[in-house]
Amino acid sequence: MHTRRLRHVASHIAVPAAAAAEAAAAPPAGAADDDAAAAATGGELRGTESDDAAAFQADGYLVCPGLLSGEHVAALTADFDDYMRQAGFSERHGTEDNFEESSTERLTQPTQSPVLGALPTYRPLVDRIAALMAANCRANPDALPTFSLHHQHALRAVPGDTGSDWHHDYEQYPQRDRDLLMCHAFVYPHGLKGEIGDLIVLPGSHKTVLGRDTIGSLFQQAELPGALSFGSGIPLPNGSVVIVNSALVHGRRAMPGGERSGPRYFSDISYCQHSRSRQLWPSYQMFHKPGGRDDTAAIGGHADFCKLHLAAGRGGENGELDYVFDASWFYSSDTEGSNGPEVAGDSPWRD
Ligand SMILES: O=C(O)CCC(=O)C(=O)O
Ligand SMILES: [Fe+2]
Repeated sequence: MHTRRLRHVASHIAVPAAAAAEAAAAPPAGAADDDAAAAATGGELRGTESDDAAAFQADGYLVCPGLLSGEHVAALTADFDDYMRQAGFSERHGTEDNFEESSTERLTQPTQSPVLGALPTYRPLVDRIAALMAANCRANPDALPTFSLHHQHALRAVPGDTGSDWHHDYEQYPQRDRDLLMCHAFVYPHGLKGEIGDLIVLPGSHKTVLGRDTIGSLFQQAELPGALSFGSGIPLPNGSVVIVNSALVHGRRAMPGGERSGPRYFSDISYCQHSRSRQLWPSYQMFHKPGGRDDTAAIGGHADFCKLHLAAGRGGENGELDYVFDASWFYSSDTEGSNGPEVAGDSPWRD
């Protein structure tokens, strides 16, 4: 069982995309060396860019072990803690501060954080996203290879975290198709070692149009046939990223332990594909200043955090990735409502 799972996962390990590597001005300086990544995954596998895309299309996820170097992880962790401190979370990573109802501390759109905020256009990551978007253009002639940032969250979970039930995050109201690709990059600076929370995924589930919480309302975080559990079942090394089709049913299963090894650091970054027919996506409402973590501290919407990314030069020296921060691909809450004309009201703030 275990071996079968490893083999299954082995076909989903990303290799640097040849086309993407050419497009990058510099080599992926932050990428961990291949030997370390191979060792961490049992030394199996290596594929091609099209293998990666085919595996992603079939099963809805792609594992990129060690995509962040040790130096990048150290800088990211320091920045994460610093930004959390600015946001008013305690040093003690616990339930003793005034955020007592949860042991998971969460930031929305840490745009102004120098290292965390740079992740959405971290070249080795965004190149892989671009390759998956390009592959979807072959499946859907309306799709374009470009895409824009939907949101970034940062979560620091501590022992006792209650996890997140099975769900998916494909933004569409009402849910009707999976024609355009929305994907999430799940970043685990300290890997997943089987403590605090496992990433659970249900391979292939992205092809079925489901309500976001349908499976979770029936099964919460239960074991499901065919599901994979990254962490306790399949450990991931430091600096790993798992890219999922946002429509893939997944969750965070609460796990015991972690008291000695520190918090579970995590950031998720999501991207929505552009299309020739200019389909708009639901926008992300809440953008917080570092000191704020609820609706009352929101200082703007989608266009505002995109502007800040651009002002920080996150689109690259020549603006080659400015399109990632083009907010015109999202409904504006000023006009038709952030979910689009079919739905009254704006997006709930949610996982
Ligand atoms: O914590 C995790 O590993 C996954 C959390 C999640 O479902 C999400 O951020 O969309
Ligand atoms: Fe999720």
